[in-house]
Amino acid sequence: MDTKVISTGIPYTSLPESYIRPESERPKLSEVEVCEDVPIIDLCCDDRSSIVQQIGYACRFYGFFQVINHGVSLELVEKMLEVANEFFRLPVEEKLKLYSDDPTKTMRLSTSFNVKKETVHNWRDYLRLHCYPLDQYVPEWPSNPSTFKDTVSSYCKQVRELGFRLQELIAESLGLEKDHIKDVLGEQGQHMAVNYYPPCPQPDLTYGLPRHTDPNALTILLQDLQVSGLQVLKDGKWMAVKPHPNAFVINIGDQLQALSNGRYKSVWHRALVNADKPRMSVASFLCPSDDALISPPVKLTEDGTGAVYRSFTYAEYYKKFWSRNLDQEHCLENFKNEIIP
Ligand SMILES: O=C(O)CCC(=O)C(=O)O
Repeated sequence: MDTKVISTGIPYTSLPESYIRPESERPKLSEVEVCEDVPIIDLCCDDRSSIVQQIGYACRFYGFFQVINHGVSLELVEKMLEVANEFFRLPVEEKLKLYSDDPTKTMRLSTSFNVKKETVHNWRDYLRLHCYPLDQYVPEWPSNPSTFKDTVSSYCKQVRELGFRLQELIAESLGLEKDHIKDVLGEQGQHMAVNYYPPCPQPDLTYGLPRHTDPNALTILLQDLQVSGLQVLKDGKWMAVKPHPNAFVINIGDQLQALSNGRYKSVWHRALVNADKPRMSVASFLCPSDDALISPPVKLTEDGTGAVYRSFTYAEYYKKFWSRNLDQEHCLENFKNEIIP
């Protein structure tokens, strides 16, 4: 491979060695089923208690769900995907000006997951942006395509509002005050990963992203409508999540699993690649402020179980997350309280 990224526009005829997973770690595509019953929650429904109940059910039994009538302009969603595609179609030399493999950078084009740490690479390039506060970060975003900054800023604002609405509904579904989660998470950061998965010559030997949970609080994922690839682990089985028109996929992140004292699951998910078509996804992550102390409310520990995880700051958690391989054990395992018999 003579470039650092794989979105070169030149088709690959074989999968480079460094992307090939050992046999036992491969995706086993024939065993994957389509998840026909992914909860689809209509946020425009007048009956708030019904929405809260559906969200509680989805968070507890799935760890993910889809939302429709979510308040983010559908025209803006289209523009977001358009500008993301335009970005990845730029000449490779242009994109490489933004390349970095340093995870602490607030804006970078990168590839795979954590190239300096991992032993096998993943078939993905991604643009990683910090998005809040916008006036601090937009100046460092790509200025090519020329519409990038405006379109992505508007998209980020609307997605943030959606995230806050969902956090209120999730808090209510746990029997907490509507603002409880937002209060604990403090001034939330917002990051974006614009993921681009080029066609892959041997998709059964590798991943776009291997199994992982999201280290943040809540993820709002925009999936390519034409090309599927997202799979989630449900009851021990990998299930493909078919893109639903006009929907976002919402993933519970590790912080909400900890805050809910393990009632809600930060779901294992992975992205598969395919031989024919490139795939795009745009993940928006809402993240606690660095000094937010993540600890469940007393109301959720009173049932005799106590706190499943010890309290930690988000800064501490995030550092731990990036010091590991993506598909290792659940990062929260490192924060578990000892069970006193
Ligand atoms: O591409 C996808 O569907 C999943 C993306 C994802 O899991 C991530 O960016 O963390």
